Amino acid sequence: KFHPNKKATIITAPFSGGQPKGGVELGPEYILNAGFEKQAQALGWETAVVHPLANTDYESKKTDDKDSYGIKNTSIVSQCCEKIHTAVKSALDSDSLPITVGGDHSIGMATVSAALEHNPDACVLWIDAHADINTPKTTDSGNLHGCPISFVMGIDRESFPPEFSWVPENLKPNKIAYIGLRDVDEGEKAILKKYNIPAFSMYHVDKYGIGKVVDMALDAVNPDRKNPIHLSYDVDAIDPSFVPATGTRVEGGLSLREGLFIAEDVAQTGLLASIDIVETNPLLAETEEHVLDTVSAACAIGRCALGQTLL
Ligand code: 6HN
Ligand code: MN
Ligand code: MN
Ligand code: MN
Repeated sequence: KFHPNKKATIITAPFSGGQPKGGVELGPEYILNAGFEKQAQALGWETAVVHPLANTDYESKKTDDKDSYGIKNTSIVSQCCEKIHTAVKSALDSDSLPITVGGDHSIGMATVSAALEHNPDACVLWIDAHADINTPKTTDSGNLHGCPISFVMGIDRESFPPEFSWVPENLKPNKIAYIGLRDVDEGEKAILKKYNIPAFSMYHVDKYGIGKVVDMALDAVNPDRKNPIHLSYDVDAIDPSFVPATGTRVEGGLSLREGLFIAEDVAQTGLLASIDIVETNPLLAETEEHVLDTVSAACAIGRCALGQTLL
């Protein structure tokens, strides 16, 4: 069992540079103001909160221009991610479970690579409507929140800018499984196929049910159920009717219960070693209720991952 002492470190990542929309940098503040730390404590966790991006000014340096590598905001994404990477590693080194709260999903390159540096046997569950495995070569948008996995896997590495040379390329294709996919770019589909990456789309959720899909995902990346799990949870995996305040909404997503079940079931394994909760953008809500729904769902994902059960 990982983290038997039930110590958790909430790592805030108030950063939006991996995508063009403003507001996702406010995610951590809203989630903390909703009482997430107290909720974790009520589940028996000893908590700390750290702000690795305090005293930085990345948001003001954000642009919408692609660089010569075809991507945007390379330098600030890299600097931000390096800080998050260090914070996740030091939480893990002190036997505390890192809960990185975003912010956009570009920080996945920081958290996943840190989880694997701490324990090379770790596997990743990536819960998302999107595959986030574009490379500077394949990306159309140039938004780095669509690319974190390729950096950690070293795919198309000849297309990487030097800023990302600090990123350990320590993720193997058979150690990550996706759940919730429904908006995957053509270049990404080719990568998933080429590297034979286990990927469960909404089609699979409908066909087999979420319980079987989580089993199949874990069978693919953690067949003996003995290795630590990094859970990277993009709230847009859940249907926009439940989670409207997020930057890249896609219809036809997980029900709220299916979404929470994934976190509950991972908690049941006793193997959860680190988690990300990303892409909550309170400024994209049309109503106050939309903000509340989205922030509540993000908190609920965290509580379920920390072992909250219905009975
Ligand atoms: N996310 N595949 C699209 C792109 O721009 O590369 C969307 C990426 C979304 C990323 O939601 O974390
Ligand atoms: Mn450890
Ligand atoms: Mn997404
Ligand atoms: Mn994502």
